[in-house]
Amino acid sequence: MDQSNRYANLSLNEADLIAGGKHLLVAYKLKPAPGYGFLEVAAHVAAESSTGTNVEVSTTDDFTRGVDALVYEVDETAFGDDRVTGGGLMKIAYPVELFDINITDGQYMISQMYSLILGNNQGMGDHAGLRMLDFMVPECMIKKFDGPATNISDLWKLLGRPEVDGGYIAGTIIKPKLGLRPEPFARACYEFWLGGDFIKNDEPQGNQTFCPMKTVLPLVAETMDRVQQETGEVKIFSANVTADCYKELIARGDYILETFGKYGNEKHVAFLVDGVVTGVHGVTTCRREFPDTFLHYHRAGHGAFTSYKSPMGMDPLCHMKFARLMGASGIHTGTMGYGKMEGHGNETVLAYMLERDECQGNYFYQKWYGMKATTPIISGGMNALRLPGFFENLGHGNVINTCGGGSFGHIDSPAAGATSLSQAYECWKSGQDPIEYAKTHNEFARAFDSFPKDADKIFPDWREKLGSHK
Ligand code: CAP
Ligand code: MG
Repeated sequence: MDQSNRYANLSLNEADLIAGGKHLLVAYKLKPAPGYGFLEVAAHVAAESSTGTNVEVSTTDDFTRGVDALVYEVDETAFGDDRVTGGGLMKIAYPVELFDINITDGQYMISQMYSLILGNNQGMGDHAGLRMLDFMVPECMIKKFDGPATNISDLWKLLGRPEVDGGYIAGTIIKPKLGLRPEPFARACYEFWLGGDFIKNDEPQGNQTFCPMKTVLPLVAETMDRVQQETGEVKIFSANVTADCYKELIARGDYILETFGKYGNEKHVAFLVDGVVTGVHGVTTCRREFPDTFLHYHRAGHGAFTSYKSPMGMDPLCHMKFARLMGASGIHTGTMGYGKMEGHGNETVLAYMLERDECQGNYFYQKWYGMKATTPIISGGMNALRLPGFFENLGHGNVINTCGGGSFGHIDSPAAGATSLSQAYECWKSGQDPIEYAKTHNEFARAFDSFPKDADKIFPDWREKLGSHK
């Protein structure tokens, strides 16, 4: 049934909708299934995502029609006809009245918003692809989301740095991903912390039988205290609180704070939440139960709905916006083509959208109206050699970077690996040629020997210019 007479109004003007401040706007890439018209399917998406279904129902009244989501812009040939990347552009205006408000505190919720703008419409049979490319949240809604309680500024303060432009935080992930028992785990922490700032659990590390949380974390807490005394530097540990049930998540958080609190280091802890698998509920439980603790949103699983290989799901930018609204202090933002995961150099917008108070997204200019920034966390196949190019592309280094292989794969030691990361940042900041810089910075130089394939690819003439450092 073609519902475009009800769920489309192409005379609506986007500037007026934005100025009116009463609509959440969404841009989609739509590929109708064979035999269906573009506007017909677009209108069906709007119906399924607001007040309708696939047929007229007798209970609809004038008020209902007044809160219909409306297709207001279409461009059927916008993306060409490639099976995966092809399709047309269509935009839908969702009246803010459609969105669910908590009975407890009057805040909007991501859960229902997500299930509306990217819920049933993902499963419709009359399209061959529907992907959310961007959305614009009006001020009246922005003001009623939690947003972050803490971010990198709190970590810079902890590290004794300026709270603005405090610079690069050198981090790692304890590797191997799984399999270390408590003593070797704590030793790995010690060896990295001799040179680095920030350690995280790998996303699946929690309470395995070979490394019980209540055995390993006391060792990590003691190690943190010891290495802080040895180095005179503050160290940070992002501990995994991911859990199916909020009670377990809270119990883990309480235990972690208690354990590090024994040394007065409860502030030196972040909480890692695998936010895709726990969903909004896990992130929000952590955000609200532990507002003073940096909320580290790991996005394991996001590729299922953000991958550029898919005609479905959402652009990674939308995921970043959801995370900031939820209140992530930091989220894995990808490596923009410089690491091992899918991505490209123009993904800088993923970081800018998180950290700025206003930012032009893929289709909409988003104002955040003072909502705290979420910190880009840069991770995935990175090492000292890949960092200078990354910083140059992003334009700054005000990020948390976690290099697992890039630290524990350094041929000298994890500490040397850690130092090489900070040296890479200093090298970029100084504007020096990395090979020239390496001649006077041994740990950075030894990164060339540690990751020769990267060195050959990024600095083809390094061997004759730098030679091998011992
Ligand atoms: C990186 C990592 C992170 C990825 C997640 C891993 O390890 O710990 O989970 O960065 O990807 O398990 O692969 P390496 P993203 O440093 O050894 O690659 O940050 O893109 O969400
Ligand atoms: Mg990992």
